[in-house]
Amino acid sequence: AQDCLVSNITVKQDFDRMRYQGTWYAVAKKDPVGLFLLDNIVASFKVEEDGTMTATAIGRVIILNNWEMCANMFGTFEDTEDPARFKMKYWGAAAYLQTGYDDHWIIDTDYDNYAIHYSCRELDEDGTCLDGYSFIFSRHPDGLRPEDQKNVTEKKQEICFLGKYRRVSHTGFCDAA
Ligand code: FEN
Repeated sequence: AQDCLVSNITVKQDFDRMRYQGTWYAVAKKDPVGLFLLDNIVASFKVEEDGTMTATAIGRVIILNNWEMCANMFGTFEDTEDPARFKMKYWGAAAYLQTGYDDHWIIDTDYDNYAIHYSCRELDEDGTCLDGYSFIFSRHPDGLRPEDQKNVTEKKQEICFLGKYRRVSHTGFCDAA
């Protein structure tokens, strides 16, 4: 999908939500327009007894008056025809946090080390993504393994977000929660 058309982006084949469960540390992110999580972002995925995938995420935010908080976010995933493409309803534990309904695609993962997530919120007239966000997740809080980095870079390019990521620092700010 070097043409950057969202409709040409490929996702993980035969995505296995059971193996995806558990803790994922965000090591890099491409931000959307507007409010988002700043850093110290940790997500945890679960498959409920009825098979539905759910997740929680925590991350640092700065609210009005420069107040630092840890945002507790919740997501429930609606299945689509493609096992790696979901619609995610999300909301925050606190009322000041935004709610939303986003695409949630798993571009690639080996389940044990890395995952590449993608969400396009708004398509441009030409079929490319006008506003979207993406997370690079690792099972390891200290980052990606060197052997996964080349693949992750290739995938960043395929989703046309290469060069738009920022490293997500983990300082322990949200660890108490
Ligand atoms: C994801 C995977 C695991 C589950 C969830 C995920 C997505 C989280 C999102 C978070 C959005 C946060 C917002 C924060 C906010 C993909 C990790 C759920 C999409 C929108 C502020 C900041 C400042 C302020 C008010 C609110 O609302 N932040 O004054």
